[in-house]
Amino acid sequence: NSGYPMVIATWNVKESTAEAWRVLQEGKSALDAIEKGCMVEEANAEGQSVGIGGLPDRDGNVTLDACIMDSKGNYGAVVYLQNIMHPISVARKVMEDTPHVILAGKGAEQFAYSEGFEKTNLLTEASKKAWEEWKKTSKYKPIINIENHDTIGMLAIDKNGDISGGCTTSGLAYKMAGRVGDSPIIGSGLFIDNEVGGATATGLGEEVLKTVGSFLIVELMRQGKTPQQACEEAIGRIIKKSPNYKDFQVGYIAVNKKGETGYYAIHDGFWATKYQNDKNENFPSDYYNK
Ligand code: SD4
Repeated sequence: NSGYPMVIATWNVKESTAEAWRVLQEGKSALDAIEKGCMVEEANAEGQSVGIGGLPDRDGNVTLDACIMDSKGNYGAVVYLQNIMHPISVARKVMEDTPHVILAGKGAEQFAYSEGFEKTNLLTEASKKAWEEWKKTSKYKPIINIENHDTIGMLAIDKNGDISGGCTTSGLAYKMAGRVGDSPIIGSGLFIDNEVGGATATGLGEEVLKTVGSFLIVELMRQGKTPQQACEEAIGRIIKKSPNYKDFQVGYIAVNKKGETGYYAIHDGFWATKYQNDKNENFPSDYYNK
């Protein structure tokens, strides 16, 4: 299974990959496909780990992280962004319209308004209820595969063979105020090298950050590993360094220049979506802890 145009994403996000595929079929760039595809999940209020409907931090604030990277090696990100429905689009604006690569918090929000984005209340009734329920015990323990089921990391190759990627999330539910995860950090939650391929991550961001997982996967592919082998080695790196790996989940997906793909996680329950050769499929990833 190889070839392009193609798109893959973390979790069960067939509607997002379908939108990205539609954009690719119009002959548009992988970058356009990534932005449009990620926007679908950001706008889905039912998804409790991306965009509107995302579970809040422990103070009840929904704070979003996102980044985007194109085939020329350009990158843009927003961290700790509030009140904006489409952080992936703001990240793209940071990349294209500013001299910077990351904007945080209030500055990112002000920049979004200056670019015409509207202020939106991102805390839905369902997420507010869940938070109020959580406050009764206030126990902070990320739950494997549950609270994080739809943070979206997406990689696409367009008809010219050019690769782009994006990653967008509300981060971990009930995180400390100010916490930023791996998703918007270049090399950790996402990395693209158009000569080699791309990789993106989901799960406990702290562990992805400590091993710079996505950059590691791309470098392993540069050395000749398949995307599958590279994802497995990056998970192996976390297993080796974190004796408590049984308590958290990390999942990686990767693609190389030929459109060959790889998927690997620590635990069962990580799924991915692929749209390639006219087929939009969702399937379980292989995993380490059997
Ligand atoms: C984070 N990696 O903020 C993100 C969360 C995530 O699926 O991926 N959830 O740590």
